[in-house]
Amino acid sequence: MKGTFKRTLVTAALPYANGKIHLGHLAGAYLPADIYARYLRSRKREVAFICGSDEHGVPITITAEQEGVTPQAVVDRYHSLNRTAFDRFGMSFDNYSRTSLPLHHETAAGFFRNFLDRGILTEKTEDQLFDEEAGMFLPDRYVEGTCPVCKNPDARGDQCEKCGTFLNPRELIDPRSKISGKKPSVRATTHWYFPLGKYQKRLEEYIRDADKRDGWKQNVLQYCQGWFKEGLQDRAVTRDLDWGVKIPLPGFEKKVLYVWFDAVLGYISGTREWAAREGDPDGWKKFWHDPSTKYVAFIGKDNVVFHCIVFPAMLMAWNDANPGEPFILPENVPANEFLNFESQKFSKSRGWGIDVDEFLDLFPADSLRYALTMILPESRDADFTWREFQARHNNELADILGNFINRTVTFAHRHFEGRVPDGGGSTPAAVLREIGGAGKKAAAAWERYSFKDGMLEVMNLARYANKYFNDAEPWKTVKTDSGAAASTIACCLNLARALAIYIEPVLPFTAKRIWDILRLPGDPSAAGWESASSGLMPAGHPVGSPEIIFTKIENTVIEERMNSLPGATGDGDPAGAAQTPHIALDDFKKVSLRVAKVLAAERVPKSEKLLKIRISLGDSERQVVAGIAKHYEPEALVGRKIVVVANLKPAKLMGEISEGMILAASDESGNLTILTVSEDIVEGSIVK
Ligand code: B3M
Ligand code: ZN
Repeated sequence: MKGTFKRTLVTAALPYANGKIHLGHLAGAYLPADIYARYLRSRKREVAFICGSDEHGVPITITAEQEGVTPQAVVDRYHSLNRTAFDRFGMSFDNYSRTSLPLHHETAAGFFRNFLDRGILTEKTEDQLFDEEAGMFLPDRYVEGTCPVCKNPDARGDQCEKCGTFLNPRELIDPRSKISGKKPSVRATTHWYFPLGKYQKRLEEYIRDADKRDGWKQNVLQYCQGWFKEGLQDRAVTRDLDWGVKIPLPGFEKKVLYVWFDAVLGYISGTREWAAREGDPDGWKKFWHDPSTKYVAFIGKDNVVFHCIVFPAMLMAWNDANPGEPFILPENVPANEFLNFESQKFSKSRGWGIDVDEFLDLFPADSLRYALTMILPESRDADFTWREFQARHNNELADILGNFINRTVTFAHRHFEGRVPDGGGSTPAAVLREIGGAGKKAAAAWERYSFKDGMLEVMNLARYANKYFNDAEPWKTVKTDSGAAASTIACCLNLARALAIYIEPVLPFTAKRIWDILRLPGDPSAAGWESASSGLMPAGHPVGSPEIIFTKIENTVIEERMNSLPGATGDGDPAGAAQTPHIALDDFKKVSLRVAKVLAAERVPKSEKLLKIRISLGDSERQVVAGIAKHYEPEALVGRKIVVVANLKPAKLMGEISEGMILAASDESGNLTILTVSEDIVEGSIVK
């Protein structure tokens, strides 16, 4: 590790307890943070890995209102769902806390009170939007309207999802209340503001220095530069709401802290909660107050401003006012870009993507961890596809890693009574060098937050191990020179042990399984990173029976996943189109586009989305099922000339066979229009 840090504090963004974790979240912040924390533990470094649910904020109260339940019921549900999903995924948090805990309220209210008492905050009375019918102010997402920057008609009061601009509800054009749908009125209200602008110069210096020491990501630096260029503004840290951390002042019962003000402090209260649970109530302090702690905050790119600017400024303000107990600032904020799913954005409302839960019901956690690690959006957006997932699992995990372990252990059982053979001496120096070298390269990559590169180094050691086995040909030497075969297998078993240690940060379940097959005590992390090239197994050490570690994923299983994606008609987010990679002309030529005439159409029973449509291609008729029921009445389609993908692999949707796909255009607001062609084009014509 660079510098002379004694310990590391690792945090990962606190997900809103307002929905389920999906693969995009994992690739953004959680998996990288977990690999990092696990790697550090394996290096015997002192680590606290803190996360938890962000349980305040308008999205949660809106969900509660829509469902007719209390906000507490919403956060209880998602906190528990997400905690379980994270566990199944193998997240090794030291604490998964939540911001509705009294300890958190106390911590956050304490910061506010301290800032107020030390004269850091300013009080301002300003006009804000008010819903007369609901009798409440409309902060943040309680208002929607047209974005002043890109004119998106559905921008939210806090941010325009389309262009990313952070907004204040009053900047929206034609605002409407999310509660009543009415145009809000304007009323005066008093709030406290944090003077972010005052800290700009110091923030710029802080980021520049931390970048010099620890190498910040370019994308993160660029986001920050953008903010600095615009000039930092005062920010309100309170809201007129009743769900959140109450303002600790009499007479302000209807005001709470702005969710982001309290959420970032959740890292501190989460560390406090953990230390108390460990029986050392002051144990959190060294992680936050000792300058020899390295603090690394993992997030997704949409949270950069809060972690690189707002939170450090809050800590600076605290440190100025309370020099006796200064907080450390993040030494690095490795933010990932976004992960798409089959080239579109994850979208809960459109059912696009897959929850972690659902995924882990179908496939092992380590296969997901591996596939995600190899495509992490570390410097640009990335795309998860089912096909690539299958290929990574089958061709890399099963064929390279699993195969090596299996053939080695099998050989030890078949020819050496299930024991580490007496290799007539130690593992060859060249092999030890290879192990040590791979460990060094993976470590260096992980220390600079290049998780994909680090895992590539580890897999290269597995490739080397297979080649070593092949080149040594123990199946031949066992007949001619049993000493040579013994030495090969002893060496391969030690390679297997080293691999278990090195894969552990990414593949913790598999690492433990290999460890158990090798009948080694404890676990690979406890044995420690350095022992990969030194802690060799002695001759005679018994080895468990061979097991198939990764069962190959069949095509049919993956096809089923692909067929279950919504919108066989391209009922998707057009934003995805912009990210589609180039294809060769030959690829396009594989698609058979034909003009068809709609003969009949009807709803698919029990489906809100699907229509089954009988079409004629001139020389033949067939049925297609399309997810357009929300956009078209079936009768309105009959007689139209449309374009279909005629050679799409037939699929069943809600029990109905679909032999083709209807082309349709979909715009930003989700409107969908079927592509029609002029009447005089005969059905069956080829479109090219
Ligand atoms: N809950 C936003 C998000 O989940 C927010 C992060 C808080 S980190 C302190 O993307
Ligand atoms: Zn916009």
